[in-house]
This record gives sequence, C-alpha cells and structure tokens, in this order.
Amino acid sequence: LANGQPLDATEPTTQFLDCLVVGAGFGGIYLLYHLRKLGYSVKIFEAGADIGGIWYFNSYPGARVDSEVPIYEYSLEEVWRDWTWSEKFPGRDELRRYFDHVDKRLNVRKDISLNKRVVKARLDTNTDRWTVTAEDGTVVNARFLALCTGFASKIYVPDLKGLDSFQGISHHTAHWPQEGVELKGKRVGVIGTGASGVQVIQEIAADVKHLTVFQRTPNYALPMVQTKLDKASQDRMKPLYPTIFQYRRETISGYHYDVLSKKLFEATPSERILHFENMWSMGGFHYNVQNYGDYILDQAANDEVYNFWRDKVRERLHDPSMQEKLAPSIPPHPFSAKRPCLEQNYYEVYNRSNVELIDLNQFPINEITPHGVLTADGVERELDVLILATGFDSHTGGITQIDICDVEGKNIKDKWASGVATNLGLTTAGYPNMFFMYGPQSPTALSNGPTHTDIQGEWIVNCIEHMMSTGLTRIDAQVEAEQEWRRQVLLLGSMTLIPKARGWYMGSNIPGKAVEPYNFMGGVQMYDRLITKCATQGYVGFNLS
Ligand code: N01
Repeated sequence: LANGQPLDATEPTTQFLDCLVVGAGFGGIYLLYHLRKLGYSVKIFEAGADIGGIWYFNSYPGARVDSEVPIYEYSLEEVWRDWTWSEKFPGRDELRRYFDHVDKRLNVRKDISLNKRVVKARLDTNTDRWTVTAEDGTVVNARFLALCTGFASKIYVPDLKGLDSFQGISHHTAHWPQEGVELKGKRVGVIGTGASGVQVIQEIAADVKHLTVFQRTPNYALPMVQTKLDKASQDRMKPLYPTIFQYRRETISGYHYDVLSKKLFEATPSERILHFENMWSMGGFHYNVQNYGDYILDQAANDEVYNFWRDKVRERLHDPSMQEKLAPSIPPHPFSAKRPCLEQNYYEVYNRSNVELIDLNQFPINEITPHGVLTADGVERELDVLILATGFDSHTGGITQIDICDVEGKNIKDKWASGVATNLGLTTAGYPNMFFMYGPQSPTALSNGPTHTDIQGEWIVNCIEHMMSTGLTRIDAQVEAEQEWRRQVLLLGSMTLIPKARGWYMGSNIPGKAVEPYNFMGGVQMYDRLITKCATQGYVGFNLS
C-alpha cells in the first residue's frame, strides 16, 4: 500500500536500495560517497546529462563561482590532495573538470544514473520505504530518499506577454544550450541583473553588436579581484586545509573570515573607512561578509555600507544617468537584503557605446514582439537573441516540482503553499525517511555551499547510520518541532533588514509563493550546533520507530 492505495502493479520495481539520492551536485555526491563507504546500497538519479548540479546546467557565457577556493570545494582530503586550481574564483569549465576529478578520486559515476529526472515519490506505510519514479518510467524502492536538488534548480520565466512569439533565439541562463550560442555580432537583450545577468552581461558586451540590458533592480555587485593561482602556492597552503575546513564551519557564512562583532557606529569614522577600504581591496565577499555585524540589522549602519559601495561604483561610470540607474543616490533596498554578486568589469560595460540600459521602473516591458522587446516608452528594440536571466523558484522549487505525497496523500507542494514547515531545514513532518539538503529553512543562500554540504551531509549520514544500525525503519519530524523551527526561522528573519527587499530570499520573486524568510539566519555555526545537539540528544523532535 502507498498512502492507503495499492501500488500500481504496472510499475515494475527495478531496484531496492537503502537510499536513493536525487541530484549529483555537491550534496548528492557527498551522500553517495559517505553512505556507500558505510556499506549501504545507494544510487543517484540526476536529471542532467552529467554530474556537477548547477555547474552542469549553468553553461551561459561567463558562469563562474563567486566563492573563492579552497573555501569552495570538498573538505575530503582524497579529493583536495592532488587537485590544483588555476584561479581563485574558477569558471564553470574548471568546475566541471573538478567534478571529473572528484569522480576519479571517489569513483561515484558508476552509481549515478544521468538523464534520470525523478518525477514522483510515494511512501509505502507498511514497509516504510519510498517508491520513486523517474520520467522514463524507472522505479526504485528505497528506505531513505535524499533530495539534493539544490536551491536553484527550478528556473523562473516571467509571464511576459508575447514571449512565445519571439522569432529570435531565447534561453534562460540555467537552460543554456550546452553547445553554446553564437552571440558575436548579434543584437542581444538581457532581462534581469542578478548574479547570472551580471556575469553574462560583462562577458558578452564586447563581442555583441549591440546589448540592451533590461534592469528592474540594480545589483549591489562587489569587485571580485580575480587572482591566478599556481601549484606551488597551493601546495604550500595544503597543510592548513584541514584547519581552514574546520574553521569555515565556525563562522556565520561558512567562509574563512567572519563578521566583526563590533557595531558600525562603535568604530570611529576613520577606522570605519579604513576597514571598508581594506575589505574592498581584498575583493570577493569580504565587503559584505566581514563587515560590521550589525549592518544587516540596523538601517543607519546599513546606509553607511551602501553609501561607500555607491560612491565606489559611481567612480567607474562616466554618464551621470548610468550612475543613478546602477548606483542610485537613495538605496532601493538595504545592502545585502538581496544577494550581492561579484563582478570583474561589469560597470565599465555601461561606458561602452554599444550598450544600452533600460530602467524598467521608468519604462516597463509592454510585450515581447516577434522581433524584440517593446517597452512603455513606445520603442521596440529589435533583437536577435533574448537572454532570460530571471532567476529561480529557489529553495523549495527543486523539491516541490517532484510529485511527493505524505502518508495521508498530501502533496508537499500543497503542504508548503502557504508557508514552509521543516524540522531543522532537513526534513518535513509527514514525509518520513525523506531528507533534503541546501533547501528551505537552513542557512542555504546565506552560506558557502560546500560548508553547508559538510554540515547537513554529516547529519543525514549519521542519522541513516543510526537508523540502520539500530534496526529502526522510520524517522519522522514531529509537527510541534517543525512549528518551533519555523517560528525561529521567521523570528530571526524578522530581526534583519532582509524582509525589506523583494526577491528570492523572501520568495517574493515568484508570483503566488508564500512571502517569508526562506533561509535560517542564525548563521552556519549556530545551525551546525543546533542540528548536532538534536542528534546527540537522541533525535529530539523526531518520532523514531
Ligand atoms: O537570479 P536572481 P540569478 N521583469 O533572482 C529580474 C546563484 N548564482 O540567476 O531584482 C524584469 O538573483 C530580477 O529583477 P528584481 C546566486 O546565489 C550564483 O541572477 O526582481 N526583470 C533580477 O534582476 C544568485 O544570487 C552564481 O527586480 C525580472 C533577475 O531577474 C542566485 O543564483 C551565478 C523579472 C533575477 O535575478 C540567483 O541568481 C549565478 C521581470 N518580470 C547564480 N523577473 C555564482 O556563483 C525577474 N527579473 C557566480
């Protein structure tokens, strides 16, 4: 029986596993490797044609990680020991080579089925096992189901009038054709200026004939300060790696540096300026991650952080109207209330004569026509290529796009329709033996991915090991525990300035999605402590049987 209904006898059960993992990115591969090492039968079903998760799918021009190495990599010595990066912030191709190396060292590909999109999962309440179905009809029966679908696997394409009528080439950045698209000499439009938009814009501006950027909200982009890396300097650092990987779990954001405990206005103006300048020159996320800790809580402190950023950006723009559109005198939202991204030559792009920036607040898009984009000023901009850098149904979309029902037949999409409820950002009540990583109500988007993988991966592996070694067959979150976790997530979120911005941190980028904080904002270190405490105290807040 599945949810009280007989299992469909026409669906052949092909494999019995201890755990089925969905998704072969950082999280999924972590689980496969560690669970297999403990002797369990594990497989990954991956929707893409190769491993790497978002690093497979995001093949748009300029895709590059914005967390530096070695912070952005597995902490497993068998992987880092003989791996060398060429740049501090590696590009997508190098990250794909890294995943090939991961496979060579961990031998994971043999247990990964590619082009296998999971579409449905049902729990058999008699056996406490999941029956999981892929799009091609493959069925797997597994004790545990681990959804490692990432926070950004379900793309968002806005409902723009006439979009289907466009006769040129159009792609979302995360569904970019793997073979690439010729943009040289073309008239290109980009809608969206999040991290993906910024990267694609700075990469293609010099090659295309004409570039039109359609911006609704300026990105508070920070200088990347890219650096070439050599083998000798990395080899010299490697004895420190275990310490670095331990320390990244002890910080707020999972990096090797942390916020200052001092409040912004406790610093003298000169001390403040020198600290800002220092972080700015280091590049990367230093300016937002290593800043005075209260700037995300206090609007006046936040304004100081914004003003310094604004003045730095304006220095790079020649045209005063570009300065106002890209770095407005009055901040449209608090600094870091939307995720800043890293840029290399983004602002200089707007000094070019072949680049036009349309402020959609002034002239919204009326419709997409067969030949381009018609905005409210009555101008139709003719385009050969339209790039949709319009983001994702983040945190929950990768999970809710799978048809998963609880023990009473309630779909997870319906359960979360008016607000997310999870226990510890790892499980949700009524869906026993199901875990998720890098999803809602954990530090996710406010943390460095591989650090997050270590923390949640370790918890899930230990939990499965505990269940299997004690002969237990079912673990389910208690409703009261998840209500309490939700209360904490919302409370912590409400103490910050993040709810003041409209965007995917709050779910407000997706029409109809519940608007609330989707990240646990207590920091990586506190999150690690809380979930570890739950486990060491015997999985408090869960029913085990
Ligand atoms: O998506 P986004 P993203 N009309 O949601 C605009 C990670 N990532 O793919 O801000 C016009 O941030 C929207 O406008 P607004 C990283 O965590 C990492 O760029 O809502 N515009 C916004 O500008 C990142 O933060 C890397 O006003 C519309 C844009 O589309 C996250 O993924 C690289 C619109 C969407 O931006 C998401 O980034 C890439 C409409 N109807 C991504 N609807 C690296 O590691 C939406 N927009 C480097």
